[in-house]
Amino acid sequence: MANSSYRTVYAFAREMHPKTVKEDILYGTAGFRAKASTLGYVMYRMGLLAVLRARYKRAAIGVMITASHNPEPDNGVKLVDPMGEMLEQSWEKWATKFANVGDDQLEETINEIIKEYDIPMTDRVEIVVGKDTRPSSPSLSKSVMDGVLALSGKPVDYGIVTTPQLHYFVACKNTKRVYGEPTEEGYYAKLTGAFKKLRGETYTNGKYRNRLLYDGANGVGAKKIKYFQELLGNRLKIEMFNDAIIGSGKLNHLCGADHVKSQQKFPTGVPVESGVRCCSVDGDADRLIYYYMEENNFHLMDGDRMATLIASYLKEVLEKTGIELDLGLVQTAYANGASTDYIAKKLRVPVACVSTGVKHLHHKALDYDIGVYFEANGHGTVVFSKNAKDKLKETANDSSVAGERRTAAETLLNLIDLINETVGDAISDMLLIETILHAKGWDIQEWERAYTDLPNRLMKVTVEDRTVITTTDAERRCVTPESLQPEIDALVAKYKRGRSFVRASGTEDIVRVYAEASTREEADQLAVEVAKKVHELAGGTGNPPEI
Ligand code: G16
Repeated sequence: MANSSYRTVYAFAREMHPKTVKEDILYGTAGFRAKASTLGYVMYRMGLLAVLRARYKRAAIGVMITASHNPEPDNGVKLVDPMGEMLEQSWEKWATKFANVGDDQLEETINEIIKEYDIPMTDRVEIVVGKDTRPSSPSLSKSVMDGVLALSGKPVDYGIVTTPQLHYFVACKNTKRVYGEPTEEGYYAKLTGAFKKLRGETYTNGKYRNRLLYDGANGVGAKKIKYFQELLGNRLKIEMFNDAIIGSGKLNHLCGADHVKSQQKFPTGVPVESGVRCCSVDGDADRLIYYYMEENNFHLMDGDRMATLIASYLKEVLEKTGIELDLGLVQTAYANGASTDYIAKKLRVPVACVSTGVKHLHHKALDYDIGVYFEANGHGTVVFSKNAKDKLKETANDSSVAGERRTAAETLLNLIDLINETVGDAISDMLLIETILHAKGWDIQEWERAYTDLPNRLMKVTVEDRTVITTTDAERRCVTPESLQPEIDALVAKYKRGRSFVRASGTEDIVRVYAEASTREEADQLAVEVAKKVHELAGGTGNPPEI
């Protein structure tokens, strides 16, 4: 195709969204993240890229404005592909290129991508736009829409929604509503409908009680849970905390899933009641963490715990259907060693380890008929293959099949409706966990009894340039700086059941350190020792790290 002129794109860029930052920015673990004040031009350009992607895929594409677990002054953007999955990795380089070229090179870059993919530039494609509750989100959303309009795309503004809701809307639009109605009401109806079918009219069961304390992280997860409170009523009594008004500066502050998981502490704002089940979501409600307090001890039920509970339950129900399907579980290096042992040895479910980022886990999970994936930080879901869905429907509808097998197949079909297969969804995951605990008649203590976590510690180290840290083997080994891995190996060797790794964060300007060992003191000690080595060998800034 001959080069075309996209002068409006440049005019808009120059007049309204000029590139203000010289340093390059990278499409990281979950898109771009930075101080909100620096992101206007990046958003505009992601609006442009979304239109190009949508025309190439001949489908609606999503753009979510959020910095999820980051502090309130940050913001970010993630692109969502047609089936609701994260942007295909081969296009991340284009996102990075679009974000970093000069304003006057935008036209040329657009022509370059059109040529490479032979993109038809006539379709009036829909770009589905959503945003979290950050005060900076409305103006950044406007920048995205300007980008969409500059290339004659059609922005569809969903306003304030959770990240997983946006993924769901995109999937609904591109499956001609087979996945559900592309509206907030459609989303609530799908999830609560499945929940009611699965739980029936018994609200409690055995040790299970239908009361849950919920930390909304002062974000969109607090706003949206209200619909579930209304629709579920006494079926699940959700008591919500941390719903500060927009712009209070309290988003994710001392609360939310990331705080609870990384600090291994109760969030602020949630009353401490001994033995009572609590959960926290993060700033855009795509991560979930459970916990409780007993005799002044804090107990954390993280992504590994959710993955094992879900996989064991799915395995149990699947066996009852009599259908042969592959069930597998995907984790990252952050998974607690005890959980991996439990999955492989007790559950006897195949387990894979991939790099951090839901995009990697999701991709790997698609290798199985039923792929359960969770990051330890509480980000995860389950995906079901077409083969699995077809076989389950066949069994559920076959009147010659024994009743017990048919009921089990129906249960799995309802579970599929309860699960947001497009991406980790804190609210859908919460309803799933509640359903499983209810079915098993378990309280949170019983759930915890499956295995004992190895004590672990997460730390952050600030360095001059975090890209000096590169890794291999699903981030379990450090490649550069070259002298670092031998030092880590030597430190780990001193501790019983010791394990540690380091990696550059893709969402914050820091290096993350993970350590586990057989006792709390040793895990803390190992984490500090490794963090100090990172500080020393990778250009640390500020004071050397301490617990
Ligand atoms: C994002 C990603 C997650 C990842 C997390 C932390 O979460 O979606 O997959 O685990 O960032 O990534 P990193 O360690 O590279 O900073 P969220 O909830 O912030 O979107």
